[in-house]
Amino acid sequence: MAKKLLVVDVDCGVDDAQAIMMALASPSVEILGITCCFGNTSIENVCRNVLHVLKVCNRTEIPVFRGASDSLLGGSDLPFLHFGGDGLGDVPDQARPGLENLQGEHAVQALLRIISEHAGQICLVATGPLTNLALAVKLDPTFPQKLKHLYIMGGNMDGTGNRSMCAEFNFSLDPEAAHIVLNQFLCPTYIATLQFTYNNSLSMDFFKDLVNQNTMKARFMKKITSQWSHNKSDFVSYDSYAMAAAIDESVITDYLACSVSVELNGQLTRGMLVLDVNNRQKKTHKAFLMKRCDLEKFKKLLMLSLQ
Ligand SMILES: [Ca+2]
Repeated sequence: MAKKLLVVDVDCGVDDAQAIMMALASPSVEILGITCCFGNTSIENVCRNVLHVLKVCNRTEIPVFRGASDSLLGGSDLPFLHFGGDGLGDVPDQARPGLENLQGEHAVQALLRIISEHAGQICLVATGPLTNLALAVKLDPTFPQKLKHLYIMGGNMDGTGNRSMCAEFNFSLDPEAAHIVLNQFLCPTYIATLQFTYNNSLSMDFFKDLVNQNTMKARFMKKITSQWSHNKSDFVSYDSYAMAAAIDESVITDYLACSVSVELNGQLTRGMLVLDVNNRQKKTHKAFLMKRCDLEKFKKLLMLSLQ
């Protein structure tokens, strides 16, 4: 069977690394390129982290592109140390590569080119702020219609955020970009929201089994999660849900089809995902919000990712 073609847009923290490794390990998908966006850490660190993950997995032939270093409006307040200052746990590592293998082409140009070369065939998986995607549709309004599917980790379903009171991290770092993408990408769009990931979290016992596998990849993952895994009561690999859905659509067993948008002006709610359940805005396009996950299949993909 022909492999599914993926392009991945990341702000590579630990969970983006987990998602990338999941795709690299899957025999049913092929990654054509990885585009980088600021987010969990600076754009330089994001690029280095992606190159580091590819090095650990012996997949340095996959091209990596540098993208947006800030939100559309600028001035995004970066320090968010969930995965450490460098995004991968602040672990000193001699093997961490420089930026020599980074492509010269800008991430947004690369997105436009790769998707045009494979129009109608590519699933785009976006696991960071949506700045690169928003820039892409501004440069080429036909970009979304050339995508097969779009998978996003971002937003929230019940108005409870993590970076702010009402906004999830990726959307809150660039609300305008999230607004543009949710309103202008009319391709089939699947969203793993913050609450969906919380509702489908895994146990720390599973996490220990995952990182204690006797492989180079598992040792790498154990190292970059060594600080993070202290005092955690459960394991939420946020970005891996969007990736798992792209790899194997049967991992997600139930969706809510709903018109969505993003609040831009609320004093308390800026960056919040808005669910127009009763379609008051009369939009014809509905996004699919993930509701249920086949956890056994998801766990298998995670275990395989480090083998
Ligand atoms: Ca991410």
